[in-house]
Amino acid sequence: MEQTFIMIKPDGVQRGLVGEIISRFEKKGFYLKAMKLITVNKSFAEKHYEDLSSRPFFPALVNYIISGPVVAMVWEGKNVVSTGRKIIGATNPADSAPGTIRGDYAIVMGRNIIHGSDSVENARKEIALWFPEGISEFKSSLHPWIYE
Ligand code: DAT
Ligand code: MG
Repeated sequence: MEQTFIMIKPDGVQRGLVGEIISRFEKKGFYLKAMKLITVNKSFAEKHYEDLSSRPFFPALVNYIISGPVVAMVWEGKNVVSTGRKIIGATNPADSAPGTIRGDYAIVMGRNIIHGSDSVENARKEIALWFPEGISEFKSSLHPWIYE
């Protein structure tokens, strides 16, 4: 089944939104497969956002991500990459619909609370970067109540 990498950024952790965010993914029916609270260094943050390295906001983005602990997670489910992006909302919170995480809890792009992989291929890369130790296997007993 599909997996995605979701990260609650330092502002989401500091503002006490970890439980709320996890709850939204849980209630949807996605399975939490891995999770850790971790403070990353500059080179790690640069690697995570390497596709954006030429953009003018890159240094500020890296400084933001390393400014405190983040919650790194792997979530699993049918279409979890694209549905996860819908739960998160548009990149700029000014454009994120109410009901999305960014639409409900953020105001500016540089403090937009949460990251979610944008493709299955990038999810695979990001999961490998953030969880080099691997992900433990378990089968959720909820399965027949979420899928037919
Ligand atoms: P997303 O996080 O929605 O996948 P992205 O991958 O394009 O968006 O960019 C990563 C982060 O960089 C984004 O969450 C906020 C920041 N960012 C993106 N575009 C920006 C811009 N034009 N100005 C300032 N920050 C920006
Ligand atoms: Mg992105």
